[in-house]
Amino acid sequence: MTAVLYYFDGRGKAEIVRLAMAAANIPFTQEFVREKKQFETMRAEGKLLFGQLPMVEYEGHHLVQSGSMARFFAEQGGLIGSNEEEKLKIDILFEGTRDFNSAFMPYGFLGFKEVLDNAKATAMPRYLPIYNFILSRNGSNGYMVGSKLSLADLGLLEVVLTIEELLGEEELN
Ligand SMILES: N[C@@H](CCC(=O)N[C@@H](CS)C(=O)NCC(=O)O)C(=O)O
Repeated sequence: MTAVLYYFDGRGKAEIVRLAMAAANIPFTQEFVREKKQFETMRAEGKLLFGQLPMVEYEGHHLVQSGSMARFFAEQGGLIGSNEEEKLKIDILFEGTRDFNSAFMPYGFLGFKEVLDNAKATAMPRYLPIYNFILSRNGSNGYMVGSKLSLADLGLLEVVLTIEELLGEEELN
């Protein structure tokens, strides 16, 4: 059955869920919630456990919490490691990407330039060398753990694409 992702028309909290579903080959469509009324209706219908988006309709359930959904779909696709050690490493590295990614999130509250300046001054110098090190230590296959794609790689991909789009590819060199 095709999953349906409900979210605003942007990366936000939904992008990691989109990436996990795509990488796990789970077919999904998207409903962009563009009007407050639509959001309020979903809340009133009790479809949003915490009154928040993203939400994914999947096999009769209304799933929420982006991290939980990303893990769930990644597990369906065999993207969370093949033994306990790999699972722990992938989860730690994934959580790191969430902290890194959060540096680019609050552009609704702070000014766009302020958020990007902060990210450039603090999050990027902290996280980029670490992830470069993790990737090079694992060899030349381009994955962070083992020899296949994992949720940790998807988490980093999200941040890298954001940096590329907002700041330019040269910031990654
Ligand atoms: N922990 C939740 C947070 C979701 C969240 O903060 N959603 C925001 C949009 S990005 C929202 O629905 N805000 C409305 C509200 O909290 O009233 C997740 O990761 O899914």
